[in-house]
This record gives sequence, C-alpha cells and structure tokens, in this order.
Amino acid sequence: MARKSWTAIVAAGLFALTACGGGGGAGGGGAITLGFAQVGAESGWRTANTKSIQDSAKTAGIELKFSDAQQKQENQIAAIRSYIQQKVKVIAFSPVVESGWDTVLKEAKTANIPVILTDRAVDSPDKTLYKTFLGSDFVAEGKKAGEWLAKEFGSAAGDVSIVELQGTTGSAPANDRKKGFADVIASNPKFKVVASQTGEFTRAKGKEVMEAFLKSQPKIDVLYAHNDDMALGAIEAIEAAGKVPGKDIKIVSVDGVRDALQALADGKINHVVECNPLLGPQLMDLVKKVAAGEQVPPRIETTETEFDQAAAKAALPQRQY
Ligand code: GYE
Repeated sequence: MARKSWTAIVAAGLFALTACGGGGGAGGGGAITLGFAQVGAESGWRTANTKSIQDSAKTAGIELKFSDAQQKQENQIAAIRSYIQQKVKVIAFSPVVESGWDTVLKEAKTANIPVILTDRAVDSPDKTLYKTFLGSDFVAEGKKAGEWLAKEFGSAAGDVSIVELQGTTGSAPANDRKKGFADVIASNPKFKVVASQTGEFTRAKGKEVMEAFLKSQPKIDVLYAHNDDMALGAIEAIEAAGKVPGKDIKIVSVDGVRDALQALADGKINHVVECNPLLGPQLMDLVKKVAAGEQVPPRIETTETEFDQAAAKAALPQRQY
C-alpha cells in the first residue's frame, strides 16, 4: 500500500517535471502553473465558477491543474499536497469547510508556494498562511434575505413560520448566511425558524429535507434556502405536497443562477440574493501578482445585487449561467 502511493507520488512528480519542463515550478520561467482544488460540482453556482476559472486560466495563459474534491475535505487536502509535491507556482482553493486547514497550509508555506483562497474562507487565526481571500460577504447575503423577509411580512398578523435549508455543514457560506439572516430577524419575535437542517447545497438533498419539513411542520409560511439549487429541489417537494411555491410558501434563496431566476420570473420563488461565481478573471490577476511576489490586498469582495421578479425577467436574456 505504502509502496504503491510512493510510486504514484514519484510518477506524478516526474510527470510534472517533464510536462512543464520546470517552467511553472518554483523559480522557473515560462507559464505560471496554478493548482486549483475545487469543492465539487454540487450546484449551478459551482458549475459556473469552475467554467469561469478554467476559461480565464486559458485566456491568461496560466497552466491550470484542476481537481474536484466531491465535497470532501480529505480529498482537497490530498489535492493540495499533490500540488505542493508537483511544485506548482501558486495554489488556489475554495475550502469546503472553514476549519482544519492549518497543517496543510503550513506545508505550502514551508514549500514557499503562495496560497489564494477563493469563494470560501478558512478560520485559521494565522493570516500569514494565505495571501488573500477573493469572494463574497456571506453574512451580508444572509442579511439581505432577512431584510426582504422583514419587509414582505412586516405588516402580517401573527407568527411567521420559517424553515431553513442550510448549506454544507461547517462551510463558510452556510455558517455566515445563517448568521446574517438570524441577526436581522431577531429584531422581531414574530419571526420563528421552526426547522433548520442541511440540504448540502444540492437539489436532491434540498428536495428530500423539504419533504421531511412538510411532513413534520403543521404551518410553513417561508422557506429560506442558502442556495438556489436547494430551493429548486424544495419547489418539487412543495408541488408534490399539493402546495403552491411562491404563494402558499414564500421562498427566498441565494446565488442567482438562471434556473432560479426563471423560477422567480414564473412566481415560484419570491426573492433571490445574488452571489457571483464568475471569479476566474480576478483570480488569474491575483495569481500573476502573487507569482511575481507583488503585494495584494488581504480581502477582495465581489459586488452583488438582488433580484425581485421584474429584475429577474430583465436579467434572464443575458444571464450567462
Ligand atoms: O452559494 C452554493 C455552492 O461557496 C458561495 O457554494 C459558494 C456556495 C454557493 O454550492 O451554491
């Protein structure tokens, strides 16, 4: 077993050397080699994010080594270790969860390979373990969802029963979107989150958990989904239960992928908070800068909007993803 993995590592190392002729490796000339450890392919957002990274690496002339961790932290750690072994020039990754990265990040630092966090953050207290973070303010996104709710149900009499579909347990967007939303709705005691569970950011799980909510909860007024895919899965469950999504149960979700904007235009979703997946071009600029040893800002946030029905209808014809 041990012999086998050594052989694989040595083979990978040899391959890297012959494939890039040392060009992308530490200290070499030629194309910059970027190792990117992606979370997975769990959502429409993620698919758009992957495409943006792959396309913009090509445009920028950066040699991309890409891996898909299938939503598992251990796979991402293994991918990062293999990039260190291959002596890539820069490592970037979107950490599936917030905790547990210090060891592998220290290994990259010791190997003198700069790391860029994209999309999701880590909770490491040592900020020297990575050069920068590029992504969204997820707490602000959760707040926007809460503010929409407060406006929509501001004058409603009686309690408002909310069910919440959380993203991947322990991930930055799940933690922060939950917090931002909770902070806003806490100001009015009539807002009650009656059930909250992870739907792992996928349609299938969103549907499954919503089915369970519909069985266990006598009254559901609102669904807050941490991403569009879970909301879209939940819509199927709501319709199968003989209820009308967008009317009997109001829905607010985060991302802004085409299918969700279509559901919003069709009246099945009521509000979508945007989270921008098109991080590729900005990431490639940062890769070039850190590869050249330039200073970069510690945090770069993307600009985002919100969609009501009219905005969704207007945006749909040009929506890229
Ligand atoms: O909202 C969700 C995806 O990390 C911002 O991950 C990203 C989230 C996105 O699975 O759809």
